[in-house]
Amino acid sequence: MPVTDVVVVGAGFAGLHLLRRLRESGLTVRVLDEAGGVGGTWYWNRYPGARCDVESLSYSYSWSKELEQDWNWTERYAAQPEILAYLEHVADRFDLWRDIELGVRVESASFDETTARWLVRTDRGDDLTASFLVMATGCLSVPRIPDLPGLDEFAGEAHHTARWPHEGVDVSGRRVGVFGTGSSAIQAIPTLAESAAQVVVFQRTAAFSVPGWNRPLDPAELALLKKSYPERRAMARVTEGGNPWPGATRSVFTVSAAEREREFEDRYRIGGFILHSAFTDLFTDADANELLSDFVRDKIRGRVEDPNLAERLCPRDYPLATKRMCIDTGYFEAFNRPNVRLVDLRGAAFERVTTAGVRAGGEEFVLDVLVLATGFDAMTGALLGVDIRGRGGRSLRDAWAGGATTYLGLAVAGFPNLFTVTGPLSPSVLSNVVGSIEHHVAFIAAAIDHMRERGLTTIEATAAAQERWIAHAREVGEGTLYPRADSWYMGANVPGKPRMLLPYVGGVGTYRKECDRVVAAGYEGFKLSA
Ligand code: NA7
Repeated sequence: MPVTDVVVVGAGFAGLHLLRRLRESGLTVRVLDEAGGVGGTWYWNRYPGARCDVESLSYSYSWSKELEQDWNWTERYAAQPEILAYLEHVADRFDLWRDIELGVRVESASFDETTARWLVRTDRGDDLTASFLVMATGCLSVPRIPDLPGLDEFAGEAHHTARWPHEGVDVSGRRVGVFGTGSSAIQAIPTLAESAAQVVVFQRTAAFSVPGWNRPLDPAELALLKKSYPERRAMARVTEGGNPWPGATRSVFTVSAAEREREFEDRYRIGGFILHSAFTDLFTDADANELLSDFVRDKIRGRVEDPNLAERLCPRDYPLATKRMCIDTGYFEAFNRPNVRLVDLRGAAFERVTTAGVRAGGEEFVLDVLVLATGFDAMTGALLGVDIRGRGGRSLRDAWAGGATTYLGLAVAGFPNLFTVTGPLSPSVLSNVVGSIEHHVAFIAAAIDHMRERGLTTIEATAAAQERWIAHAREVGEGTLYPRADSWYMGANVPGKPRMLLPYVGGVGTYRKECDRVVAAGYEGFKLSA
């Protein structure tokens, strides 16, 4: 049976970086991934228009100055093929391929208390043993196919955005239906509309979306931006969202209406998430949030020609950004095209998928292609997709039956030598996730180095430390507006999933400080033993 120091599950941003970093510590590492290539989410999400909503200069590794300088991002927000090419380049450049096994699904992993090793089993029936198991499985990697009556009977093609065929789908001259109006749909719809005969958007909940003002980066601008990498990265490590801009310092209620509008407008013009960093209370005070929500609704009205249609595209059911705000290129403008139609499922209730298309509100929409942009079993789906068993054979599924429990989003009591990269109750999806991945990789590698230097064999979160962390994360979350939305942050998009705020909302800077404190105190809250 192959024996290795570390098994890493997942070959995306986290898995590739782990492999490189842990090798530096002299460890043997096997990276396993179900996909046919590296790239994680960027391997799978090949739908038309797929693009990162974080700027390229931030959504990239900071650990190689040479890589930073050599790689030339061509757009402000990179499209999926470019990010995938970047990750493939990283695998080439750092000689990673030889320790990566693709097309292999990890089915189970169990901790053997007598040898203090993990036994990892794959769908190929081969076993591996490792001292450490690191789940680098991503926060948004298990697609959620909704239970739409009749879906199996549909005679056309149906594809989830995160399982888009590699050869692409030619929609030219065809009738396309889209379920969902989250980030994936918002990117796909304008692109689909360019060539499809018709795009019918089935909207259940309208989305807050603002322009990213994406554009090509010309060589002179890119050269200047590359010089700013050290400052950008340094700032991103201390700010709340892990972004390269300063956090808010004042309440929205301390400024005049004119100043507030100017601040919103300036940030809207810059584009992206900088908008909701405008004031300190946008995520904690419903009235403050409503001021920004109103501002964005007005922008939507300015982008959609038909005032009635604009109203139906304006979100009203949840505070802005308590469902992830979308960053778009021409989303609302797409509805001004004659070939794009909105079907508001609130008014025209979904009935069923038929052989020919979709029935809603008493009308049948005849379709050739159905796009399911219906999201993911976020943050816990991939972890629970593997039958992980810790002390006493207890399964993670059992341990998390009432909701995810972690210490710092990195470890789980009862599961020694298991680490979760950007796990539940860490900032993860509420930050620039590449920065959070790098932070977790550094933490994990340093912890393993620390153990090896001292001849220690196991590291495990204590139940008491985990309880304290969960209570703290819950308290911070309850002080915000996040729990008011039925979002995937709350697990609310998956029937039966325990409702809890999955990411830690205390901010990247605060979180990093706490992790540093834990390490400085000799891995406080972890039990280390020989
Ligand atoms: P999201 O943000 O979870 O969006 C999924 C969308 O699909 C959302 O609009 C849902 O409406 C809709 N949905 C889900 N099930 C149904 C059914 N049964 N009927 C109609 N509509 C449905 O996923 P994305 O892939 O867009 O984005 C995920 C993240 O990836 C994003 O935040 C970025 O971080 C990248 P609902 O709001 O639940 O009413």
